[in-house]
Amino acid sequence: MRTPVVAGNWKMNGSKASAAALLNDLKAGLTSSTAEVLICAPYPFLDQVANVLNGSGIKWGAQNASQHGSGAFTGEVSVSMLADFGCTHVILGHSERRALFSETDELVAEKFVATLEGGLTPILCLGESLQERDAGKTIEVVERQLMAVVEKAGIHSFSNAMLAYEPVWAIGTGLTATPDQAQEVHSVLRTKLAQLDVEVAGKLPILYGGSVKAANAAALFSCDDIDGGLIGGASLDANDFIAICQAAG
Ligand code: G2H
Repeated sequence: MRTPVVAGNWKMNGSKASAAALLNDLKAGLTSSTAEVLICAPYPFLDQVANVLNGSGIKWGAQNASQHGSGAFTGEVSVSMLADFGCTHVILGHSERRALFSETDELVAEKFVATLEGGLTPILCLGESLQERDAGKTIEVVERQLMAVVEKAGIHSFSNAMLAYEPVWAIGTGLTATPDQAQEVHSVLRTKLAQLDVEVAGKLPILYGGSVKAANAAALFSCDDIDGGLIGGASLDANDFIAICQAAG
């Protein structure tokens, strides 16, 4: 009942030339997947992404956005600028933003609200570190990250949003959560939201991210509460990314 979603997160990779080659390969190869596919590219490539993907059925978005609308915020990019470039989605609260750029739960919640107000769909990332998992705090951490946004934005805002569960210990490490480990957390997140609104929770896409590859995608996506993936490293290779999209639907 939920359409599967596969989002590529290119992170800070690529050049105009490599982006052109990858985008053209994706456009040519992604004709049979029934999943909703989107590419979250670095800001400087968004115009190029828009030009190549326009009309292809593949959507595009960004990896971060400012919580501010406009003004003296050197180096920042607003949601309205992203909308101007045809973006439909924004990744927010990725663990790299939280850990390397000091983004707090509160800041992520502000960005979530700004993204919705700007008419784009936030992809809210949640996930625990290895230390937190080993301490038995996985659920406590992801529920805290989730509820900070629910309290700021309201449960109904999640009818135009997505979650991405990304255990930090599985990101770019080659370690992947097992389907059972991921499903357990996805189920907890959906149940938590269902306590507030069953319909919103039931329709919410919850993606898994963290070393998803062509070889492990189908097993992850077959779980009841895993509605697709947020793909980092493997989204930089057209064949791998297409195979992951096909595993989703
Ligand atoms: C997690 C993921 C994409 P990777 O960061 O968001 O990256 O697939 O490289 O682990």
